[in-house]
Amino acid sequence: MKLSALQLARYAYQPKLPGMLRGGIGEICVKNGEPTQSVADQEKIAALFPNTYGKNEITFCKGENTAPAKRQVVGVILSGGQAPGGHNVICGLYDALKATDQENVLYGFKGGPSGLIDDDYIIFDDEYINAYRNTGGFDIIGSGRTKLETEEQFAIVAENCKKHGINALVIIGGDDSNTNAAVLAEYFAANGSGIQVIGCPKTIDGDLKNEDIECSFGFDTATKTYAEIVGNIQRDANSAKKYWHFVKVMGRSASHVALETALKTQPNICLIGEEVAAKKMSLAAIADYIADSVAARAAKGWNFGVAIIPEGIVEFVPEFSVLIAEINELLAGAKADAFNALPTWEEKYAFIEKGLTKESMAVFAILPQSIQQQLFLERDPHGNVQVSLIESEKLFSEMVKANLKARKANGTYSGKFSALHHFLGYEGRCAFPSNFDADYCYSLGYNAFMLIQYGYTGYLSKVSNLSKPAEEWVAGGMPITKMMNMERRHGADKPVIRKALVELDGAPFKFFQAHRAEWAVETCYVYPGAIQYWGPSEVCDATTVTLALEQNK
Ligand code: FBP
Repeated sequence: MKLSALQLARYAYQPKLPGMLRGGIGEICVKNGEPTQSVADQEKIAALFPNTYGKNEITFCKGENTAPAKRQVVGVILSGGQAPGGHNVICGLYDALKATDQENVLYGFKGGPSGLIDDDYIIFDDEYINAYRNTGGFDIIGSGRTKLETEEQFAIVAENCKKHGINALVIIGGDDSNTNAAVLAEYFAANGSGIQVIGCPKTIDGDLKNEDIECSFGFDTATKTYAEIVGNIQRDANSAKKYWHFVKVMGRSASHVALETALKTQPNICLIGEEVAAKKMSLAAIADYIADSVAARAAKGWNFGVAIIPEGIVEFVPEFSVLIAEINELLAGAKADAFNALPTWEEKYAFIEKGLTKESMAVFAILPQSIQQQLFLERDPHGNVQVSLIESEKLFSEMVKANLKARKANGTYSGKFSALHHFLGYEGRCAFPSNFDADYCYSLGYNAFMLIQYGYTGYLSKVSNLSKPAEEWVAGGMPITKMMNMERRHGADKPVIRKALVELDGAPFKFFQAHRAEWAVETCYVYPGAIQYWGPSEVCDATTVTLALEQNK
């Protein structure tokens, strides 16, 4: 395989660990914190997790390592969408495991959770690991979205672990995967299998965070990548002065990615799904809001601009989310096969017309045909519409165009509107991790091994104080059950990690809110440029604006 000069140079990068994890495994001890309670529904969660609920938060500190000497055989999986830094979690885990005892073994199960069921694995060695240090991607062992949630699956996993002598599993995933990690930990504990489970918080979406987990890994690099591209597009827009760019950015549900990208680049418009839902904004109201900016800028002779659209927005627009819920119902179970078997769009349209309520049909009817068809594409394994496949950037630009046409007719607008579309998602998920993500991920993996060594299970690897230099980061562990509440999922109440949406009274949104009126009309673009790996610390080590604002730095 031919390697780029950057890849070769990144191999030599030594990720920074929190100060308390430096200086050798023999000098890491545990400080016990307070017992924990789930964020809500304490009684129900306690009853569902009798063996793993209520455990103490723990922090590592400098001191004599008192963990019992034991050969460790650990398995690891990557779960869900790619996020920059995943390889470094595995590298950190491997290095801590080998630094403790060269006889320790790390299994990597391939293709995500299904690898644990199919017993499809590799055993890591130095040569294999070294080829992935500080690189983007999940290709080291692959990932997948198979859900690990039934007792039958757990029994197979236990059997496969027993076969290899595996005493601990590390699950690198988002909120759903770590919810499943907690359930698996409870199952293993209840069945006396002796297998520990530790989670690591991953997702570019940034929605696995709470008072304990300051951010999920990958969010930093992905948003830096999107901000670089948005900045470049803004500079092009400001140079050519003839296009409005509609840029959809990933984020399946929450709008953290859109907000962070906007905070870094100061575009004319950035929609925030959570605000749209709170204000119950209709599609027409959103189009009107964007058109106001287009018209105000046109009045200054600026027929160009940039609008950021979060991919999850469609489910936050009230009439649209009702429409999606009705479509999900319409396609439930075998009905999807009947629908897919219809040979023409006309026949499918008639089927839809019969199945939707009058109100939802009215919404459906005004959508461009391409969007109508995208709403009927295959669901993800959780039964959700795949929002990344809906071209909401085109939906909104079409609606703005219609709105401007009406303004032209009544003489309130006389500009030109020419729209271009972009979707930034996959471009950012496998970028070379920024120094922050390289350091954070390596620390999460290293720390996960410390949790294993000290015998913890059902914990999430926790590294905090992240807006400070790595030396001052704090490493420890938090019981996953602490982050859980009961939610209605597929018609049943389930214990799940609470997903973090953008908080409208939080500092990042408030900062955006205070400035967006000016950004909408003026040209205040910021051009962040590409991620830098070497140079002054403020250029190459700083993390997100979101975290800086949240931590008031
Ligand atoms: P995770 O929550 O698994 O990290 O994935 C998030 C995400 O990147 C979303 O932003 C996006 O909607 C989705 O994955 C795309 O999924 P897929 O990779 O299956 O196309």
